Amino acid sequence: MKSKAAVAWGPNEPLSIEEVDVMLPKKGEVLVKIVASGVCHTDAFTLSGEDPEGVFPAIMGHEGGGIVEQVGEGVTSVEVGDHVIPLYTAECGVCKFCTSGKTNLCSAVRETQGKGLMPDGTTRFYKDGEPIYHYMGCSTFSEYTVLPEISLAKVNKEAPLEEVCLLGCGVTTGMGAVMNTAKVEEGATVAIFGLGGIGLSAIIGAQMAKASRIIGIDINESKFELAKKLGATDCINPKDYDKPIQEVIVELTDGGVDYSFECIGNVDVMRSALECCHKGWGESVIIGVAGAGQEISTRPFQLVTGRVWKGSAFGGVKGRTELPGYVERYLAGEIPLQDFITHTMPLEDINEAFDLMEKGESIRSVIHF
Ligand code: NAD
Ligand code: AHE
Ligand code: ZN
Repeated sequence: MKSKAAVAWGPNEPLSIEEVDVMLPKKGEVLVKIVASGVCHTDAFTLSGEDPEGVFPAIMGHEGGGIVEQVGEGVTSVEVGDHVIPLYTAECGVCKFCTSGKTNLCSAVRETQGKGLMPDGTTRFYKDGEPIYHYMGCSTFSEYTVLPEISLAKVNKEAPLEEVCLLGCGVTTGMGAVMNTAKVEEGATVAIFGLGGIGLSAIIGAQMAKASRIIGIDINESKFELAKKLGATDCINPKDYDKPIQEVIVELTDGGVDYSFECIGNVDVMRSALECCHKGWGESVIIGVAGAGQEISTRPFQLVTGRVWKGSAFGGVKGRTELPGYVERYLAGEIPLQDFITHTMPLEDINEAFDLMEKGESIRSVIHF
């Protein structure tokens, strides 16, 4: 079938609106009509050419909400008309990872997904007979997309897809990193580096966990107002100090925070985030994604003396079993998704969403189809 899509033909090129051909779903696959999609910094990261897994031409987007249009042979967990959120972290329920009880990282489709392909090693998108790659198993910048059944979370139809699409990545990632990965407890002190969609969601998680102090750090002070509204107790700009920000935070918190979160993708800030943690027990969680070839460093003594370095993907959330619950919490008024949507636009204006993000003027732009 025909579909309008934003195609990334190559790194650093603006997305191009095209009419592409979408193949119908094969066994175990589902055709989804996308209603809305957020634009996450990871989309910009891959478009920049810095992502080792970035392949072109591709249809990007991984923060979507849609409606099941058609199901392939053998699909039983969703039916036509169901509202779904595409998952870049699938949940097969039977692989070594899914059954470990230790991680949300399912291995069932991850290898082909990383190559921009469906599990059978082929693509469902074509332009003039030439294949176009999938992105993060989702490709939500297309009116129609095809996903494996195990990469879809079925959610309550009462929830507006124009808002809950943000639970497909950013908001779930930040909240989950705090609640599942770090397991922040009541009274804990928290530092959150980077106050974009991810960092602001981590603030929501920290507020829900009843953290006693939530320190937001950003070099763009326009982010501070919303950070405070969501629960930040302090907002600081590293540029206001003539010493490393980790020293500032250690002084502010009588020895360091209990938990820190890096929500930027900057390896120098990752070091600051670790080193602002309290000796003996402080834990730092890396959420930000850094470019090809970059590495983190610190003195091993930082770890010898009890600080812990961790990472978190999709907030440690198992999409098919847990995401429907996030949607219910949103419907119950617990997750203010509307605060994140600073801009909405049709697919034709998607490049503006990338520009706004690069200029630091948006939290989330949501594309409507
Ligand atoms: P964003 O661009 O909306 O926000 C980033 C924020 O960091 C901005 O407010 C910016 O001003 C701030 N910042 C930049 N450099 C800084 C510095 N040196 N010090 C302090 N603040 C600085 O991005 P986002 O959508 O919130 O994503 C944040 C990161 O999280 C990206 O790297 C993205 O790829 C990654 N991410 C990871 C996961 C995951 O599952 N691990 C999921 C989603 C996004
Ligand atoms: N492809 C990159 C890594 C990108 C990455 O770390 N992605 C995060 C999600 S970012 C969402 O906005 C993630 O979940 N990673 C776990 C996974 O399985 O991809 C690279 O470095 O190759
Ligand atoms: Zn994302």
